[in-house]
Amino acid sequence: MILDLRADFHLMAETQPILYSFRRCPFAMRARLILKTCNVTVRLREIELKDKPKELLQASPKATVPVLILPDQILEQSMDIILWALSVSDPHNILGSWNADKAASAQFLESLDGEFKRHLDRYKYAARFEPKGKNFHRDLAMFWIENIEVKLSEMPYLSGKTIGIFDYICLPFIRQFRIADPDWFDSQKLPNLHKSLSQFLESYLFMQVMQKMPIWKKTGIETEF
Ligand SMILES: N[C@@H](CCC(=O)N[C@@H](CS)C(=O)NCC(=O)O)C(=O)O
Repeated sequence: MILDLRADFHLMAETQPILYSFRRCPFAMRARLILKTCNVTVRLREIELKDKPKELLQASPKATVPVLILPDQILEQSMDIILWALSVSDPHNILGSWNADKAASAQFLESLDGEFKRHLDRYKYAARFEPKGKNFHRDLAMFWIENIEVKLSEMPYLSGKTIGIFDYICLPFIRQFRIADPDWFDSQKLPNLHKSLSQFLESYLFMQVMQKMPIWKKTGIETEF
């Protein structure tokens, strides 16, 4: 009996999904947030973007994170990982607000990962793009942020009455926007967003997903996440 259980345990460990992740990447962050909220356990392999493991490059030549390796498929987009995790377990009915209006959800995602991320990168990493365009892109990103502020003045969370998928997919990017110049961001008139972001950054969930992990390529250590 004990032997059988052990065999099952090894089988489970071998078939447990592998998540390639990078702690500070907002795409990886949102995938980890949802995996944690859904209690879906993975073996996390923390990577460094400047020194990616060959196993990641073999599995996913486009070489971005997050990537989730499942026994029968490889998911290379954060949203695919999120929707897969929610299809396995969705104890808080997070998918409810996503599915309520799929076209609007897709549009929100497209504007976040497209327009907003584009301006965010050109603001936060202006030196890599066009240094003179820094504030121009900051102000365009702020248009997007102001829409978020309006939504948050109408309901407690972007996902409705409780925190959910829209908050989790976008707050990691708003955090990044703030980090580019915290004093400037904190001085902007965004009372609802400031509250929502602080609550998120102080949450136990955020602390869990931001724990430092050993670099898998250097240490061989996978973390059960
Ligand atoms: N559309 C992808 C974007 C992922 C992405 O761009 N991740 C960045 C890190 S934040 C990355 O891996 N970049 C590759 C690199 O910098 O080499 C997703 O949603 O997962």
